[in-house]
Amino acid sequence: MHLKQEQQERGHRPAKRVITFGTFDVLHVGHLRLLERASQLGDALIVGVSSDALNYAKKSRYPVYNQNDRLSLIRSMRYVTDVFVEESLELKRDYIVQHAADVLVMGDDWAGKFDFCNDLCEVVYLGRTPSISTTEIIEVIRRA
Ligand code: C2G
Repeated sequence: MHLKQEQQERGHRPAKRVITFGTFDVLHVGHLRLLERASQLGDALIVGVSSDALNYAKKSRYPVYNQNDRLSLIRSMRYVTDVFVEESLELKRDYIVQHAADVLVMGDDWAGKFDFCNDLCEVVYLGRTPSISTTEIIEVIRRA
């Protein structure tokens, strides 16, 4: 008998696994709140941190913090169970399967973009924290 089935038959609810993705460059409170709320949707939160190469491909610039530092920062947060490197946007479905995710969470700047995964898991978009972004922080520092 599978563990999940056995747990269900014994009245145990299987651990609900939540997955989310992001660059999390120049970590700020918007990132923190997203991860806190995502963690509240399940028992374990797995975070795919976009690689430096993926960022370059998406935005034509490298993040301010390199991927090892971004992974270390996210791994250290108490809401986060585990982290991995997100190498490609095209691999969402593979990552969901590999990490046995029950819920995919993204900020609502991505609303609708990941609905193609809703046969694999629940897809939830959370509202972004207003008035803060990595781009704005970089601008403020530039002007200082
Ligand atoms: N976020 C938020 N509030 C903000 C800023 C960001 O809730 N003020 C959320 C975003 O919606 C996202 C997460 O924090 O869910 C990480 O944000 P980014 O680092 O900007 O992520 P992004 O570069 O969009 O990468 O596969 C998807 C990509 O890897 C997402």
